[in-house]
Amino acid sequence: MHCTLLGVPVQSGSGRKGCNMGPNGLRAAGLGEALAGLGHDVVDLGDLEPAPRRAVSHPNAKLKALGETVSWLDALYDKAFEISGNGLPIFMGGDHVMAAASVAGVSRRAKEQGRPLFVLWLDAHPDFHTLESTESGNLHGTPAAYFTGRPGFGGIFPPLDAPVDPRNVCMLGIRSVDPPERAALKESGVTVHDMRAIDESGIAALLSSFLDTVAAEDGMLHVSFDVDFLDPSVAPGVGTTVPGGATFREAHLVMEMLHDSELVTSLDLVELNPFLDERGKAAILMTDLTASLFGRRVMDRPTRSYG
Ligand code: Z70
Ligand code: MN
Ligand code: MN
Ligand code: MN
Repeated sequence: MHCTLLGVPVQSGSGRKGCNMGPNGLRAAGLGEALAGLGHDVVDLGDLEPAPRRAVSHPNAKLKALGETVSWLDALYDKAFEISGNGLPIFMGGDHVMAAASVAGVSRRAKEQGRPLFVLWLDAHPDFHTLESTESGNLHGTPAAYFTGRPGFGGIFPPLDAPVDPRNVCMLGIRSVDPPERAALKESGVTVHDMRAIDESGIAALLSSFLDTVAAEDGMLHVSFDVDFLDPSVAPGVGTTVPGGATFREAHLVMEMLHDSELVTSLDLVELNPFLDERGKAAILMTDLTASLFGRRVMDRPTRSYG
């Protein structure tokens, strides 16, 4: 596999500082070396730089750092489309607002290839706010609303060439949802498996049913992995810690199943904040989880086929 690492050190969407060190945290934890050690061909493109600032404004006065954030999205939208044409891009965040542009860019690529794009959203939060509905004003709470084509982003976020069908989005690990997000999700067609669903059904059953659908429709699959999907006890290096997250083994199982599925075509690793981490714990776990996604395993076992 040809893997392209791209750092996207945006932190303006998160309302606090430190996420801009995320790409270097993953590099220090040995992400590139881990993938190369598994036999992959790895290129690190270094860090993206934001595009020139556009004049943007919105009536919601709570929105934080709109112009700065949009300049990152403008740059990443074009770059994500470009690099998704050659191998598997790994977008190293940066805060989760960057998924607005990484997903929009790979979605444009999928459309060009005539294949549907599916998104697996691993997160404590659905990030399903519009620019109107956000209460905190932190734009990392908005990317999933944007790339599924919810209204109100026009002229502000990059023009969306290929909205993702909300029915192709599966969210796993959800446990912190604001009231406007809950109402909008209910109408949307997005599949939301909250932590209770994981407790009741087991994470493997929920994930394999989604992977079956992706395979049956010959989809491309983008995985957007927010560090806070994980329980803060195993991944402290994140701005928003929400108790009751995925365990170490649940997360590895997700990655191992994704590897076996051979369906993943792009990946975000977001919200790592090395300033808040404990001796690299979250950075190392995110690296090890990515290694599981790219084929690291303890024992050989027959590959389960999907579709
Ligand atoms: C809340 C908001 C959020 C990530 C926190 C939290 C959003 N719903 N997203 N951490 N990744 O502020 O809108
Ligand atoms: Mn552009
Ligand atoms: Mn998120
Ligand atoms: Mn989150």
